[in-house]
Amino acid sequence: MSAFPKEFLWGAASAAYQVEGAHDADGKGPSIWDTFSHLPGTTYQGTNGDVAVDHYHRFREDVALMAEMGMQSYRFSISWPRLLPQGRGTVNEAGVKFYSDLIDALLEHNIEPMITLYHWDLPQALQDEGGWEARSTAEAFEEYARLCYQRYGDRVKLWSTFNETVCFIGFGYITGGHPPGVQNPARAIQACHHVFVAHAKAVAAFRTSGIAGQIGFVNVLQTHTPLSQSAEDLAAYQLAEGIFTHWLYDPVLKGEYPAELLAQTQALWGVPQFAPGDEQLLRDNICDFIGLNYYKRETIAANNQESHLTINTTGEKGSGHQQGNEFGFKGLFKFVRNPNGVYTDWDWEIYPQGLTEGIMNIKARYGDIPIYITENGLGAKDPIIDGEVVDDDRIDYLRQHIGAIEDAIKQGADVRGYYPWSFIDLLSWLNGFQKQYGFIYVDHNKDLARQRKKSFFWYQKLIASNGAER
Ligand code: BGP
Repeated sequence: MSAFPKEFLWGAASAAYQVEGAHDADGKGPSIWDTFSHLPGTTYQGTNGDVAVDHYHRFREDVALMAEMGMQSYRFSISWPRLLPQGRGTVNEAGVKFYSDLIDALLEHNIEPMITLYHWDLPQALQDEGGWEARSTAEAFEEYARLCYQRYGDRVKLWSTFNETVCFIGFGYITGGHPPGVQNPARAIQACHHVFVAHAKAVAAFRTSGIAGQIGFVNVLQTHTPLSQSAEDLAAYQLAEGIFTHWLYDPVLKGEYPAELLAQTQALWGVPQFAPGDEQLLRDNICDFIGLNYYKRETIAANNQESHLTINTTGEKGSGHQQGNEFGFKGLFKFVRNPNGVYTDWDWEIYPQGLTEGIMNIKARYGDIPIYITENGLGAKDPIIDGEVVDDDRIDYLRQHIGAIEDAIKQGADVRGYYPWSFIDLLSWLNGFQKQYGFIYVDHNKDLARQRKKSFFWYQKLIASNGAER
């Protein structure tokens, strides 16, 4: 017997740009990722989602594999420019049909769809009008959300608006590693505010849509630990918590920004600027649930120097978080390597207890909010032995993190589902296809043939026993 309730959903996750391919098929418009990934030097060896793993053409085969594994729910995202090539206005019916067919295929196999409306692939047409820095993008998002509710709301109960603001705003507007490649914190804060406005508008529209379901928001669960107990490191740690957790969770779970930080950013940069009614809009449209994506813990130290981000995109251990050049914000804090930590080949600390701690911190701050673990997984170059993909490290990683979720449930957290990243090996935004996460291997030298990994059979048993057999 495990502590998982019997209605707990065992799933897996993906995102449109990372699996679908068919980047210009059947009337789809370009997204900012289509544009960005074609610029020289932006992604690992120029990899892009033009074909990805061609899920667009192979979704029936993929859904059959999900069913065989026993998946009870599938978290996927909708490509906004596939439905609305210009971001608003004319609807691309072929795009609408793709997701409609996918949803039907899932339901035929008793797999509950969980839709993410925005997993970073903004229509390029809207970027050309200012992207998230323009308030009109929030209005276009509401139109897009309504379209999705109309077309899929009769069959889909679980919805989330955005995936990981910290990534698409942080990388998009602070470090510049994602589109639109801006490096300006004040612009980041205003863009982020428009995302909260877009979210609140979409939640309001959901509540009047009559859909018998729930709508939430998906955030990175960034568990922090101070490097030392010195007053400086502790202050840096508090600040990191404030920015990476409270700033990003409070507006969707409490309907307001953390007051002290808000006052500071407005004094420093004059942002975020509110339009009349924004405060009320946020207050009135708190989420039904929160989705947590947990991969790693971050160690935080005080920081008095300029630094820039060096991401490990090769899987060569030690090429990220280089000593003396750790990423951070001068005068605030920096991310450092934990001297006692266990790291993946991409320099992500493996720390399963951080998932229990993070869930309990969310419960402590936001009360009894329903929680889904919407991503969690190990990125690795999987060994192939005698033709079999033997991903024992992934099995260990997932086993430990499932244990951490069970601990949180025992401590009273309302965790309702688990979606490992990812169902299938897919395109990593900046790491190409070499960083594998899936239960299913895709052979890029053999017409993208699918192959079940060792973890596929492991997860199959685990699901069949509701988490007991692991
Ligand atoms: C999350 C994203 C996913 C996925 C995952 C793994 O931040 O929501 O889309 O990519 O991280 O990240 P990476 O591919 O960089 O290893």
